[in-house]
Amino acid sequence: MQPAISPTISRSPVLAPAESIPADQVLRLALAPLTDWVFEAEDWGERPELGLSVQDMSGWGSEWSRDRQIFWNPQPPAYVFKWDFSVSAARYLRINLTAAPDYAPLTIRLGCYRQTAANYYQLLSEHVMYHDGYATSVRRQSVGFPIVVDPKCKTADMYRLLFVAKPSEGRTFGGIDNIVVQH
Ligand SMILES: [Ca+2]
Repeated sequence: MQPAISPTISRSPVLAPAESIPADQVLRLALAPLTDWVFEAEDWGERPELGLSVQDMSGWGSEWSRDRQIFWNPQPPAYVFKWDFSVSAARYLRINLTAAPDYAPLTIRLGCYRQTAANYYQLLSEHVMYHDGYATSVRRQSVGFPIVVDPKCKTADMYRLLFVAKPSEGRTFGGIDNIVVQH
């Protein structure tokens, strides 16, 4: 049995209110792609123990969703935080991040888990993404992973993202705008 995972900052996706659908639009709706599941990183809120704070990005352009990101000041000794979430029918994961002259390189590990019992999860597979973090000016960048190529990951009950920073002289921060799962 794998050790229990405590999803310290998990949040359930916010469900949109149900809408009534006119009869003549039902077929068209069935053929339409599902809406992307979007989690705004700023909804993690202020978490000083993790170095997370909410930052207004409207001074740097209009690329950031809701004009806000999580500004991350990675905390020693590990310079890491984790986020657990579950979402069904995942095909592609995209993480929209910020790059800037003083932002550190990030390694982002995606773990795909199967639930084996109440509060017990088994790691099925893991994939690693890399974000250099550096840009000459503040800008938005994306990293992604095609979940659909890994059957174990595609049918996972839970996903874990580990954000690991590698701070160096003059490059110590990070920024996360949102996390998008395409169905
Ligand atoms: Ca945002």
